Amino acid sequence: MLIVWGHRGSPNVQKVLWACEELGLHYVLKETGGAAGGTDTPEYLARNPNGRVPTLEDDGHAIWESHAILRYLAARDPHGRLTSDDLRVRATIDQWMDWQCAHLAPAVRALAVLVVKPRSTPPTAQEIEAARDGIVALLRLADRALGRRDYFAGQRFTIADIPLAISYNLWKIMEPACAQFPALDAWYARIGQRAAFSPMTGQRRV
Ligand SMILES: N[C@@H](CCC(=O)N[C@@H](CS)C(=O)NCC(=O)O)C(=O)O
Repeated sequence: MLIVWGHRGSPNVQKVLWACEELGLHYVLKETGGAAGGTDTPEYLARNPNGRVPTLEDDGHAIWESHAILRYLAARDPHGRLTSDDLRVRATIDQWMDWQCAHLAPAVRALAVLVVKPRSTPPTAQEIEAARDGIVALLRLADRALGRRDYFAGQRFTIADIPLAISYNLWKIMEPACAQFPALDAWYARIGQRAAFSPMTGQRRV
């Protein structure tokens, strides 16, 4: 049995739920973290010593770090639907997943901390502009790299697209009027057609 420990408001949990939905997996979401709390209990820390969400449990075996979970789910799928047998394609998948984790997600978080999270001292216009510029530079790179491909690792949707779409969705929420990225917007619209999951709501599509 598959158990996802986490909550739907977490972008990192959304990645895992999305992959489960893409693969048509039956899973149970155990509300943990966020308002539900519970990430600091000995039971949870035994599964995930990092005390964060998500954690995936597959028949009692726990895995944490959202990208490790995505790779596990993709590798576990007998049809390999979200990954590739081709070494180079797989390296491209890894490259974009690592890039999202190391560069894009921290940049998006830096802006979110300024404009979304309540603060005792309001951010200055310069702080917001610097954070926005940081994201724009990264998205420009991604837009160019995506170019005419349908998805980040080629013509097929893979686990590379999941973290990138989750970050792009957060960017769109914060900057709805920004229309500088034609390839990314076309890709994001393509992703919006997928049946399994909506990054916009963090839910399975109905
Ligand atoms: N690198 C970790 C980051 C995990 C993380 O920071 N998760 C956040 C939610 S996105 C968390 O646990 N926050 C505390 C909470 O939601 O209670 C991953 O990708 O899984």
